[in-house]
Amino acid sequence: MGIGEDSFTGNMMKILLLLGFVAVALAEVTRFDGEKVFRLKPVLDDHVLLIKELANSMEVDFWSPESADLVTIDIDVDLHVPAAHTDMVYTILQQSGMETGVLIEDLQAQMEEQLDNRTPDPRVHSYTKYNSWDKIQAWISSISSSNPDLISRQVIGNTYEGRPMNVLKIGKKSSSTKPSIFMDCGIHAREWISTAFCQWFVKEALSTYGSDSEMTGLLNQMDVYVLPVFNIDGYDFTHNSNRMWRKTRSRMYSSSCIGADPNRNWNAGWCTTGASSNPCSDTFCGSSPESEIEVKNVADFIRRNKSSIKAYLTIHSYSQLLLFPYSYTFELAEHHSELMTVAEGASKALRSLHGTQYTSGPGAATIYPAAGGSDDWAYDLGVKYSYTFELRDTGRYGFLLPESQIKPTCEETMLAVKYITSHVQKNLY
Ligand code: DDK
Ligand code: ZN
Ligand code: ZN
Repeated sequence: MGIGEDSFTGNMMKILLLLGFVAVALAEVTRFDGEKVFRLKPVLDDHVLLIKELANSMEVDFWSPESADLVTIDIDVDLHVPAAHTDMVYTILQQSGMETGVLIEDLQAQMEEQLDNRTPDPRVHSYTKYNSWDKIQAWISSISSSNPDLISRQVIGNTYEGRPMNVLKIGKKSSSTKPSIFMDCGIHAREWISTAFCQWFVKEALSTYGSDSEMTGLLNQMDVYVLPVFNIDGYDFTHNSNRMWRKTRSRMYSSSCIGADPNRNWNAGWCTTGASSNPCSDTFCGSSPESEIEVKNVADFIRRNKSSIKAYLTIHSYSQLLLFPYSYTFELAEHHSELMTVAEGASKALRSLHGTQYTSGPGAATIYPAAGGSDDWAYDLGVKYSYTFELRDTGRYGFLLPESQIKPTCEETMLAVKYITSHVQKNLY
């Protein structure tokens, strides 16, 4: 009997459906019990094919590279597999002869372990914790009014879901326009260490101005624009619903899948390589360049301040890489050798603190070809010193880097960032 044939049944169905929706709405936090992250080492074309077939036949989440399209021979593939499929996937991989290891045994357990710095009061903002958006927003308000001589803020627009995007301007107040550096964190929602770094940077800049000669010199001569969280909607979603979300949260009429990759949405070789035109992909390039309002807001801001901006830094994780243009082509950038020398100097400075090893190079050759990235876009606009950081680690924890590593990671990254900013400063005139 069809639903419409009996009005009692029909009404009951409606009520049950409604209850179902309420239940879904209440229980919307995704859990990851028993889910694993595998590391695969494809060395044959068949291995690559197998990985792509797996990706087609079930819901798997690519950690590195970031989607099936980017899988090639001889690169490590970190793959998050839902609990229901782990045994089967493991068996298939073993049979294929591909080298297969388990990076994370139980993602839910690892997620809980990540928050290993929850003392003493989980409600307050902390530079050594992964703060929720609400806490970061309150922090932005209070820090930007703490020292009007050194810091101010401006809203550059709202996110898709209507959250204000604040850019902090750090630098000794001046009546004339100073040369500047733009840095963003949190383009990708799940890369929490990135967001932690921008907060750390702001704190360090304010607290070492006047005592650290390098920082003092930098902030006297230049302004640093910091966007603490680029993809706020996505970041909030990783805290409240799905820890593994990467993209924005925009909706399109034509698809039920949500969001585009904000690091594939810039007008730089847009969607020509290493990006997907499938709205369900984690590397979906969007419906057009700057279709994502967050990307448009930042691009507009950089265009408006183009004459002052000398460097663009964007912070991601994980892989321990310091990348520069190009990613949309294998052709070398005009300033390749200078960009490479500076990247190597910065990596060396970073390594000097805790021995963390970074690899430097142009994006396409060093990680994978990927068009529509912010660094390539800024570079082609004329911002010569354009760098993408991929922070810790190399896959032991991946996106779930424990909070106990926030401090050492931020400390070492400061050295690399300061190395770059010093070089920029020396080459201003
Ligand atoms: O967006 C990516 O896939 C990674 C960071 Se998760 C960076 C890729 C290289 C820079 C792209 N322009
Ligand atoms: Zn990223
Ligand atoms: Zn990354």
